[in-house]
Amino acid sequence: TAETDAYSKMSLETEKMKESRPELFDFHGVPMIHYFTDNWENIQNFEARPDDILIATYPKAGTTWVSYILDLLYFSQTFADRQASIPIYNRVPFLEFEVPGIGSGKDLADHLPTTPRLIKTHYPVQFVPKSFWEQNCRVVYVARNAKDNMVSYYHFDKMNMIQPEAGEWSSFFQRFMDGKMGFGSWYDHVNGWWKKKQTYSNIHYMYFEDLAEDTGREIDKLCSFLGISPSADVKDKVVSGVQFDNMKKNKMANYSTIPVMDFKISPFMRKGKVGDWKNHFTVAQNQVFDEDYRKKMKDPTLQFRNEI
Ligand code: PPS
Repeated sequence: TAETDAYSKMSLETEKMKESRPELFDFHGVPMIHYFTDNWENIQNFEARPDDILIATYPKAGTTWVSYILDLLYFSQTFADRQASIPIYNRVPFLEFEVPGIGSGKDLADHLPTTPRLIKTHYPVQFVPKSFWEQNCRVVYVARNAKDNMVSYYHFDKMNMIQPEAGEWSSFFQRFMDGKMGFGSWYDHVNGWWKKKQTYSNIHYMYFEDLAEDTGREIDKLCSFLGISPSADVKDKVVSGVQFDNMKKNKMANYSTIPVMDFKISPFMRKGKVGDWKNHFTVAQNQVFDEDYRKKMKDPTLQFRNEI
């Protein structure tokens, strides 16, 4: 049947992926892998609509968490069956994702049946298709402190066959500080989006650490940005549905249905904590990191918390 054919094609593709990890290359000045640039022309011509909501993040900063919050806020009441049957990566298309046998984020976004469309991107701000700005779309940017972000990215590169090899922790640590990561430097990403906020007011810039500290409070802020007022009942359900343990066991939110991730190496929902970097950084690494960080992060208005 067509379904079996599609399945064997997918297994073949994923087998190939396991054998050859993609390499980073310079793309308009940013290290990228080809899966996120292959569809570049089409993505640049993406036609955003005024009510689209773009969820923008550096990888591993809390994308899935915020995506699921928005999805539940908008659709948990009206489209109840989607909760049991549609994985988060199909509800919230990853715009630049273009992987043979697995999917195309742009096609998925073009065919989304629900409004508003929630669209995910990891692009640095200068790569975002211009129609999002022209249409004055709302953008939710989620940022996470560099140390935890680095640790999470390390485990992700180890377990995800379509990511570059993570290598040893010490070399990953150095590469992160050097900005030699997929989607480029964390420092450039968080600063680039922060600067954009100064000229484009429809950006809600939020932090993983704040969400971890008080999810309800952050959902209130999100709702006020989005101009929605969910009932107390809906809000309670969202707060509980997006708790780490609930998302970890939720097959529609935990990425367990995607073939390219090896959960034996590390689950997608790994720890979900602020401060796990302390279990990875040596004292010496921490000193080197802090010194380098001070040189790179000059803007006093952009502050992160490494612990809460
Ligand atoms: S991706 O691949 O870029 O989309 O990954 P992303 O979703 O941005 O980041 C994954 C990390 O977010 C953690 N996470 C959560 N933490 C707390 N609560 C909830 N609900 C939650 N959902 C996802 C996830 O565990 C990854 O972080 P680490 O530190 O690796 O555990």
